[in-house]
Amino acid sequence: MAVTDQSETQVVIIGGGPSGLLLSQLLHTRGIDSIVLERKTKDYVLGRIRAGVLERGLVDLMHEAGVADRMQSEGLVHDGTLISYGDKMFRISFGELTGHSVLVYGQTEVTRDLYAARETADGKIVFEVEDVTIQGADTDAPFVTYRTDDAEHRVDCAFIAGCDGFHGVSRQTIPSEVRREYEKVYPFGWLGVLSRTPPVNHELIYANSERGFALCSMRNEQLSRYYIQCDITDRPEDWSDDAFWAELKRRIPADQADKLVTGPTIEKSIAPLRSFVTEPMRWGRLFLCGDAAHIVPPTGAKGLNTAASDVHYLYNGLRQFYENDDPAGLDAYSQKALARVWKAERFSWWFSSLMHRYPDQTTFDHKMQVAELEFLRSSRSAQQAMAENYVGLPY
Ligand code: RFL
Ligand code: PHB
Repeated sequence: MAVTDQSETQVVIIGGGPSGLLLSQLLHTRGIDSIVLERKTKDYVLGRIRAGVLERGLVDLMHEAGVADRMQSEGLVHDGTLISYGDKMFRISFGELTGHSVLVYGQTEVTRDLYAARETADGKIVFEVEDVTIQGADTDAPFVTYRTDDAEHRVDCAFIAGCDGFHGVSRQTIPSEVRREYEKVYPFGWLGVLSRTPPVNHELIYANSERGFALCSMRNEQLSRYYIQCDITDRPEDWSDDAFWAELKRRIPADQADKLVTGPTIEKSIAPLRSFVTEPMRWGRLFLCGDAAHIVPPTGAKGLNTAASDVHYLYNGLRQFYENDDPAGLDAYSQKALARVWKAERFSWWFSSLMHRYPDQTTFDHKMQVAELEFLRSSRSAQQAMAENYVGLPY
């Protein structure tokens, strides 16, 4: 099909997930024009149940983007978290150790608020695009082509933000001789359920048990989110609701299991666990953001938050470019974003290694986990390091 529609914008944003929408909304507040290209429908994007814990940096960005009202009134401030192993449980107090807290507010709600703001501002988002192709990213005249039902489109631009997640096209556009990739795949998955029941506890519980990891989380006072470590080959339909609740109860401390309220699950899915980083995060006029450039295992809730720090660096780089004619922020983007990404990777890898059962784990390896958990329970400085990472390292 020949190009039937041609347009122009300052920044083409590929991907209408949280990274792409947040970037687009922040740029809008500075009068920088963008267009967002999303492969799926809005309902599909909003149907994905993912992250639930927001660091201060992301909360601040939501304020800066002018989309913080609902988050402010409905988000739950969490000042600490619980860690259990065997029959022991201890609390890490974020407030006391760092002076900061985190906010429990689902990624779905963040995304919903961002869509609403883009719509109010008449921001351009094109859904159900196909065959998005980035052209000339290493030249001064890049453009993006894509297809919709009725036409072939071309958008000329100054910059491209690749916010299209792990399976997107942006990362693949960077030539393989330039791109370096680092990966660790974990030998288990997380089975997650959402249930319209009150959370078992008002703070999250991360549990290391003989039977594998479990996490008790929530979305609000009436909506719980629970996870258990499962085999990588399991399918959600292999797990009845009863089997899920029974297994969760075996993995958390008895007093918590006794007060767990169970009920029908309204979503059940299995996510693989992976650590992944691509370098560099910039190629010419293409900038990668969020899951397009890196993945963390969800232990510690760093995925969405690391995407947000990328958006912060890119947004400020673009502002500096357009407001002061200064490319310094854009030139430093990859190095600055990666410096923080690697620290989040380390924390997520460490916390995952501490909390899960590994198929090839020896009794010695298990003793090491217990010794580290004992140390974390008794050492203020170890707790401080954990809390500092959990609430989010500074941008
Ligand atoms: P997203 O959310 O994947 O959004 C990318 C968007 O790009 C679209 N897309 C394309 N659009 C146009 N053309 C193409 N060729 C395209 N290819 C893809 C996709 O449809 C999508 O809408 O990436 P973004 O915006 O960088 O946001 C990152 C976060 O979503 C991610 O880090 C977290 O959700 C990770 N994550 C979790 N993080 C946490 O902090 N806590 C969690 O509990 C948690 N659970 C999860 C997760 C990620 C999961 N994935 C990726 C399978 C659970 C799952 C299942
Ligand atoms: C969640 O609520 O989905 C959640 C919370 C904390 C994590 C991972 C997921 O570490």
